[in-house]
Amino acid sequence: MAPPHTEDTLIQSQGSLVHRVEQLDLKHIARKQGKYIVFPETKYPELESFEHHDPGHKADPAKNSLYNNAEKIFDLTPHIGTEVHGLQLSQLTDQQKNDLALLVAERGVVFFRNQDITPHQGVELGRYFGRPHIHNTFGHPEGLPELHIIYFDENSSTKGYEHLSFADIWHTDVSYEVQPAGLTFLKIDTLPEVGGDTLWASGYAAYEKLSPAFQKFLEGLEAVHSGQHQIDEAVAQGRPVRRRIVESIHPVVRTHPVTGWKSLYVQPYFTRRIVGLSPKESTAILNYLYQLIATSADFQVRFKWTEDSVAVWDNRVTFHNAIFDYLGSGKRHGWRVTPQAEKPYLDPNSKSKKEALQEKKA
Ligand SMILES: O=C(O)CCC(=O)C(=O)O
Ligand SMILES: [Fe+2]
Repeated sequence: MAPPHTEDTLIQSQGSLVHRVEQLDLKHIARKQGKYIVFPETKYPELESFEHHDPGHKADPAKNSLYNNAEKIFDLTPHIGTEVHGLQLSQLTDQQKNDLALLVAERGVVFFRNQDITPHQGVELGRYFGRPHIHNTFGHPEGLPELHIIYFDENSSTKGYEHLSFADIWHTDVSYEVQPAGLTFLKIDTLPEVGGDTLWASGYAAYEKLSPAFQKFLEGLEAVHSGQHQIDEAVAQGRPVRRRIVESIHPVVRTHPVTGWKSLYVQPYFTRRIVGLSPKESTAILNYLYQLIATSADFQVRFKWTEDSVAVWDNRVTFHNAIFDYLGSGKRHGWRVTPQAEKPYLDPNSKSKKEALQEKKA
């Protein structure tokens, strides 16, 4: 006789998934059943502002709780990306979480392989770093709206992707919110035979590429970010829109609250225009910056996932781009938890990463 609460029971009884959240095995469901997300007709109130306390402020500058306990920690490129072996995200102490916040803020994105963390634990871990974001239109597992689900398989439509330029979909998550994402966790547990890598680029390094005169010009500016296209897409597909307000204005260059370093904060997927410039000026400048992000292999990292890897990135100081080179040829599944952080700001006394590190050395 099958024991109670097996995954098969779960698949058959989607309605009661919410009561069994601890056992929720999305990997198994995605592999066996396929797409499982729901689109409830709920209406969400406007997101309330909250004070963000970044755990990175409580970090040990040497991050010894990580370095003394991991098997190894090594950088993937000079500017961005670090891999950690021998630690489980599900088992981190609070000091390790604080040190992780600093490591990710400095390195942009940090990768962990062979992770046992469950979706439920992922939401709890995310909560330590900020309020888990709940999306206004995307589908989610029943009872877990804090999860953003990645799911593509052999039957996924390639419509709209045939002529897509991947330069156009670099983004930072939910930048249209007043308090956009900070530290963000993505576990990929199912991969096609080949393909499905993800790219990240450093906002610190993008800022450093600009001439001092252009940096100064951009630092006086703000840009409009909008998620309206996701609402339009939901309406076109007959899916519910659970919250309507999706536009915010943020500085073009922002300061990271923990590192104190300046980062470029515009990207093609959600940024729409620079406030105060003519449409032609705004387009010309944004296109230049988008091209810089998309073509600068010297401050990008491309991650080759293995099943059950987790990427932890800081959405305040990086851009990312999922490579849909496997559409129609394989299954890729995972889940993301997206804690919101502070309202972006520019501290006029803050420095570029390079300047700050040079000063520290001197
Ligand atoms: O599928 C991926 O690798 C990343 C997708 C993405 O943009 C995200 O999870 O924020
Ligand atoms: Fe994303």
